[in-house]
Amino acid sequence: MNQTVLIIDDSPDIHRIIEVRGRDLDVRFVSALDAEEGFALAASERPDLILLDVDLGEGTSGFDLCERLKSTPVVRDVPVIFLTGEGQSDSKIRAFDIGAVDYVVKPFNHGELLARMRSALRTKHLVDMLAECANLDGLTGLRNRRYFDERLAQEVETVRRHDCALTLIIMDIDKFKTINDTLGHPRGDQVIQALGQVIQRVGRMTDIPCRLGGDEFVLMLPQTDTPAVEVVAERLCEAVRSDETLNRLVPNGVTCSVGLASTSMLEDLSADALIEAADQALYASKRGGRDRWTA
Ligand code: GH3
Repeated sequence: MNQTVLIIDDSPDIHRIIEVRGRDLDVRFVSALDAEEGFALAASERPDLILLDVDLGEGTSGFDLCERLKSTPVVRDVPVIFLTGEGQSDSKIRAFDIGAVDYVVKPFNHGELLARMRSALRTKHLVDMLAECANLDGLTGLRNRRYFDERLAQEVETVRRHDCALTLIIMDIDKFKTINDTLGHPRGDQVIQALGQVIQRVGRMTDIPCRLGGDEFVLMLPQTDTPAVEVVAERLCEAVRSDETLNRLVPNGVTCSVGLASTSMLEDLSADALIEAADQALYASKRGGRDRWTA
């Protein structure tokens, strides 16, 4: 049971009927009786499907809630099926135009509603899988630049709201062109793959390793400030130097240069400023003779 369905309807009977009839769907149901509770649960639970009543009572409209959901980044891709007593075409057209995937008129046939829910959940699963693939780097299996940019924007927003810290460790292989030129491009690819393993091993579960492109990697460390990270940077340089796979692939050994930057060091907080600061630190490591880290 790894998919979640949020039912937003002011009638407890509707919740009960759907939950009982939907037992075979093997999903987790979450219930809200009004728009505010529904919006809050959508944001916190990130469901895979929302069943939304049009008339939520006390003059509240499911259409307004749907528009609010569709303009909120964290929930805008959750499919919405309207459940409503209003069967007029105008209502149906409005529902689809504001982003609903389906529209079911009450009283509904239970089997048909479940079939529509299964269809929407299948599509959501496929969309999730495609989104996951689009975020992965093909060579290393780490997250890619696209994911990094999106996640960094989110994490910087979290720092802004909760006044916490975020640190980037950017890493670039030293003299990688020489490795390619002397040992061949396929061996260079193997070195990049092995580096991906090393950076994954060095980080904690909550850290986010990504390949930015070429021989450049980044480890994003949420809720972490620079002094605490210096030990990670040192561990990373040492792990690259002593990695058995890397030493087998490149007889002369592999080293990397590392740059650290934390949001606490910035005067103007932004994703671009944080990357720029980490890049400057990385170039300082290169200028300083490579195989070292700079904060
Ligand atoms: P420095 O120590 O100053 O960083 O020197 P460098 O030789 O590592 O310089 P640079 O980082 O500019 O070189 C990166 C090289 O990485 C150049 C490019 O051809 C190679 N490269 C980029 N992507 C790939 C890849 O996917 N596989 C392989 N094998 N090589 C790649």
